[in-house]
Parts: sequence; C-alpha cells; structure tokens
Amino acid sequence: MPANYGAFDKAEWLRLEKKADDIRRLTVQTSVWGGSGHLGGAMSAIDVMTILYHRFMKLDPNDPKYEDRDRFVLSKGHAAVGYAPVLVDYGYMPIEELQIFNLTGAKIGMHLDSNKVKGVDYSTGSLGHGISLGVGAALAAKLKGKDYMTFVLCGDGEMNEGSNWEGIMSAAQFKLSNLVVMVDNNKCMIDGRVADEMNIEPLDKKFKAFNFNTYRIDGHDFSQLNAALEEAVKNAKTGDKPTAIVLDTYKGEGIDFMKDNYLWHYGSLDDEKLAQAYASLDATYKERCARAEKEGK
Ligand SMILES: Cc1ncc(C[n+]2csc(CCOP(=O)(O)OP(=O)(O)O)c2C)c(N)n1
Repeated sequence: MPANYGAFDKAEWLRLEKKADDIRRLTVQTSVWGGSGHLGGAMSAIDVMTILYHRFMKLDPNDPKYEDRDRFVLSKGHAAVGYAPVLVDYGYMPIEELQIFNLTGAKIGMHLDSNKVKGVDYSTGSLGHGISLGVGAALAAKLKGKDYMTFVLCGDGEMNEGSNWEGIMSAAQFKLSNLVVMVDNNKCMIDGRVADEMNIEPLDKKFKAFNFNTYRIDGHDFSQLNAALEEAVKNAKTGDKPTAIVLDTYKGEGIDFMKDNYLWHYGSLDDEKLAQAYASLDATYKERCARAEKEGK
C-alpha cells in the first residue's frame, strides 16, 4: 500500500485516533491470549507505530519483502505485544496467529523473529542493536540508489547501551538522511526510572551534538508526530543529516493504573484488571477524540 501523505486534517487525525485505539485494545487482548507481555512499553509506542504504518510507510502486506518497501526496526523488541497487533491489523497475518501469542508452537513470540513473522524485517529483543541495523538498511538504500526510508524505534532505557552511540556516530558520518531514529522516551525502564538508573538526558541535545536533525515532541500527539515525520521525510530528499525524534511518552499510555509506572514493564491482567483497563481505554479514546475535534483543522 502506498504511503498516504494527504493533508493532516481533523478527519485524518480522528482516523489515526481510531486506529491507535483499536491497536491498544488488541494489544491488551493479546497479552490475555498469551498470558502476559511487556504492556507498559508497548502502550507508549502504539501512537508512533500507528502513524508510521497508517500514514508514512510504503508497505504491501501481500508482498512483505518487496525491495522498495520502507523499513521499520523495533529496536525495543520486547514491545512485540504491541507490534504484532499492528502487523496483524495491517493484514500480514490472520488473527489466529495472535490468539496463540507466545504459546508453544506459535510463530509470534514474546520477541519477533523475522524468519517466522511476516512483515518483520529484523529480529530484535537484545537491546542496543536496532540503530546499527537501521544504519545498514539506510546505507544499502543510498548505495543502491533506492528511495525507501528506514525508521528505528528505540527505548530510552535502551539508550544506556553504548552500541547505540556508535550507530548514531556512523549514521551522521555516512550522511544517512534516509534514516529516522526515534526514542520512546517514557522515562521508565525495566525496574526503575531511567533518570535514577542511568540518566540519558538531555537526549535531544545529544542527538544534535552528533549531527542529527533533531525534534522533540509529545509522542502521543498525532499532530506533532505528523509534523516531525513530514519534516524527516522531506529531509531525506533534500538534506544530508539523519533525523532523530525524541518522543516524550508515558509508559502504559491509555491505561490509568499502568501510566508512568515502571512496575507495569511486564505483567498480566486478571479479569478485574482487564475490565479496569478497558474502561480506562474508553475514557482515553474519548478524551483524545475531543482534543482532535478541538485542535484539528
Ligand atoms: C542486551 C539486553 N539487556 C537487557 C535486556 C532486558 N531488558 C528488556 S526490556 C529492558 C528495559 C528497557 O527499557 P526501555 O528501553 O526504556 O524500554 P521501555 O521502558 O520503553 O519498555 C531490559 C533491560 C535485553 N532485552 N537486552
């Protein structure tokens, strides 16, 4: 399917809100089917994955490996419980594959294997590798004269890994304007807050110092996501620097008892918590649509 770069008007904003809401619900359901999942960091990443898949990326679920497709690397591979629903919803696989998420014999596991899961270009889960994978994909495009984009999504805790900074240095060195590195800056990691474990701020200033075009935005605001990604795609054609987008997000976005709570890095929901989660998603969707109605043009 071709990327949709039509106007970002109120109808488009509301279309993305509906899609993100569907995917948030499918993510929660997937964790129930599989018995558990990395829910917190999946929920923080759903808005950016929604706008990438449903507005910016050139993809074809009927031909997952076509050469000119845009590439996506989920460097924070543990967020698969949110990424697999994006792929199933997009048409890469039937829902039945998700209904056995991470169970014995399932193709879709807790971290996605590109040899088993359609639509996944790179197996991830071991943190700190996605930027280097993205550098390889973006450099290959430049060398082959291809115009596909490469988007990499990292976690903020993941930025503790030194390998990321080697990848960032080489992206600038090779002038990879077709590479977009995004950090899901939810301020939480596996067992604490990032600032307490190993502070990575000021992240935007660091990317700038490494010679990236850098944006810092609210990662749950589709209007800001759209503006930054439009600039990044424009920059791919006219600039000679890679782009970084620091996404200020919340772990567990959309579910009140998970929001901003690192204890929900990984977990499972009993019936009572599941009912609370859905009630909270209802309220979130309502609030977000009201914002789109008010602020959309
Ligand atoms: C190399 C490596 N070390 C440790 C882990 C275990 N681990 C999984 S998630 C995680 C925390 C990551 O934090 P962050 O990147 O902030 O993820 P998010 O909060 O967005 O889920 C860790 C340490 C891993 N997957 N890979």
